[in-house]
Amino acid sequence: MTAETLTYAIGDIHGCADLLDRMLERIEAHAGDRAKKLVFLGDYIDRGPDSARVIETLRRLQWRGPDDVVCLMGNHEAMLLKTLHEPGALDHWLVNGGTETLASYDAAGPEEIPGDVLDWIEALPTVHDDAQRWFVHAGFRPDAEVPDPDRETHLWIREPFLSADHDFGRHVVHGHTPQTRGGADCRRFRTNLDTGAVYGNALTAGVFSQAQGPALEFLRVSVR
Ligand SMILES: [Mn+2]
Repeated sequence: MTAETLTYAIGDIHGCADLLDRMLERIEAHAGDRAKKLVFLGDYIDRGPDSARVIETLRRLQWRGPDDVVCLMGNHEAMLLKTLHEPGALDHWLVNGGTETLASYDAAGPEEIPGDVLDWIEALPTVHDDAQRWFVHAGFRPDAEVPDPDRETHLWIREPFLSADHDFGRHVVHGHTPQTRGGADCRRFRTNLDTGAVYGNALTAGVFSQAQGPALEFLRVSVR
């Protein structure tokens, strides 16, 4: 194996299935004949119009290339799972976009979402690593061991992660906190790829090589 593998990490999708389709086309065209891995950073569901189709697309990709497609869990997937065990968690999820997710499954409640979908979500990892990077939905605690073992942190943290300028030993690639300036947030030790696709902004993918932690470049698709 001589050719370099490119890794494409994709930010928060939130039910924007059309943008995801267009991003996958962009990635295909960009990679050409080069080997590629895809890492999805979580928050596939909620708020946007077609969460069911986003999940279906991701599962099909994974089925075709199980070694080349990683789907991490986001806090929105975790919120959905929580409603299955805690009835009191339902309202919180619904007002955070769960209503749109249920509509996309034509479901009256989370228990009507197909069991194989819920099983798939339940099995999603919260951290992925390659030689150069950590991939996680939200981030790590700056003062924790590396990688931070706390799953709730992986799903939910904003501060102090975002302003810590902390070296975790490898570059951290994450989403979760939408960037209002439209572009990815590129810092010394981390890159935030959540560019607020569901708020009418772009869906962004970072293109990563085996040679360096930070992205080589970014691919963006948007409705505008
Ligand atoms: Mn999130």
